[in-house]
Amino acid sequence: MLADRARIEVQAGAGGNGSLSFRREAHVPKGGPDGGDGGRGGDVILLCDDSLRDLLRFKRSAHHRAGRGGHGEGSQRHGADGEPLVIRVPPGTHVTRWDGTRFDLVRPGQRVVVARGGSGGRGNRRFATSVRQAPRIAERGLGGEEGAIELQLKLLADVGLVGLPNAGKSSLLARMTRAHPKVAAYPFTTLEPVLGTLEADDRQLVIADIPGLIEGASSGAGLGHEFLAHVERTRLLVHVLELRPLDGSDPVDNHRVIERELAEHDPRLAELPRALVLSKVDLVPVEEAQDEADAWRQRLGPAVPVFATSSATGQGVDALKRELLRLVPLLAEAEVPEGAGEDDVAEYKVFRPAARSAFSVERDPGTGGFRVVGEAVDRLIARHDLENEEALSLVEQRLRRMGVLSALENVGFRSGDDVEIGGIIFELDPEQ
Ligand SMILES: Nc1nc2c(ncn2[C@@H]2O[C@H](COP(=O)(O)OP(=O)(O)OP(=O)(O)O)[C@@H](O)[C@H]2O)c(=O)[nH]1
Ligand SMILES: [Mg+2]
Repeated sequence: MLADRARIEVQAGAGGNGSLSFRREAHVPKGGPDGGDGGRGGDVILLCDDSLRDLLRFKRSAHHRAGRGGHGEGSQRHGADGEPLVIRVPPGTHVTRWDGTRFDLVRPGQRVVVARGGSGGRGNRRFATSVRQAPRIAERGLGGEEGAIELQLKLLADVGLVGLPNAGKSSLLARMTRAHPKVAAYPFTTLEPVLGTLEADDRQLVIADIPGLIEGASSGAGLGHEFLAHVERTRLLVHVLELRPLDGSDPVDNHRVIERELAEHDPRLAELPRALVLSKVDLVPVEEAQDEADAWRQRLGPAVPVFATSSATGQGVDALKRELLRLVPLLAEAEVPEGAGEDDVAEYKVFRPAARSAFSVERDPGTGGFRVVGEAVDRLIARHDLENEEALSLVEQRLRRMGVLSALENVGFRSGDDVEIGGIIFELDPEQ
């Protein structure tokens, strides 16, 4: 089974804690603060690796953790940064992070940080000022980002073969390339995509044969819908259509069914350049076949080249190969180069949630309790050991400066009320 989807948990390293330490020297009774900073936690990085072909190894390893930062120590020793974790994925991997951010890893060597390590805490030396010469305060390191990410592999083929089951797609792939897909006289023979390579002196084209599509494929019917994603990035779709269907169905209807399913799966598929292959032409008298092909040319217009082929006799197959080898490089050139100029960094795709405001103040209508939520205040709380008087007063000072206290007052907070911040209950005095 082609492993083309995986869900993994990633966890970046936490930052190391800052150190609370004072210099000790034989002749100095109480030396100055010399606690070093904690190291940064390691990032979790995805790296596009050309030697990989599927996501199989992620079936077994679901948790991926980068190293944590070392703690700071006395004598101004800083903690070491945590080891980053590099996870290798095959070209064509599409990544969706827990917060909806998406990345595409297409070119070998591209990398993206999917989870950032937490920053290290500052040691007490950094809190020394002219008025506070012996700060008994050091920050804690922050946790690294963590969450689930979805990996989806989309094959990187230049040409996709699409059509109804039994249309002759796999036979055509076998005839054009050295691939050996299973061929049989019943529908749904092909169960997962098969790639073949069309070779010319100076170029190669990768052709993907995907399982047959049926009516409703775009909404989940049959097998093909799972694999439609694989043809999203092709440059050309070759629609394979039985010239005279063995089951007596109408080729014009058959053609419409497939085109509709492609468009419904993704409007971009409807826009992709097309070629039409009328298959099994050996089963039809030569003149009739020619008339049919002309009728299709009329119907589809000059933008869609039409071929009549037989995988049994080889008729028309060379002409098709030549045209694919000529046409696809032209289509590739016409495309805007993707991510030009930033070769190794995967680009942000689609959307990034807007930055949240620093905090918001809530009042529980039931209990009347107050609560402050927001990333910035959570970080502030996580940074400090609130058992420590000095750290506590610093936190209060910062909350005041951020405007948290006045915001609380605006919603009815009075001296002596409790307020929950970052999961901890505080007693704050706004009048102070
Ligand atoms: N006479 C004749 N039979 C063909 C030709 N191409 C395919 N067939 C037959 O048509 C049947 C279906 O061929 P496949 O290549 O398996 O069709 P497919 O489109 O890959 O089918 P699915 O994988 O089920 O979607 C087989 O019995 C083939 O031998 C052809 O050019 N001439
Ligand atoms: Mg097939």
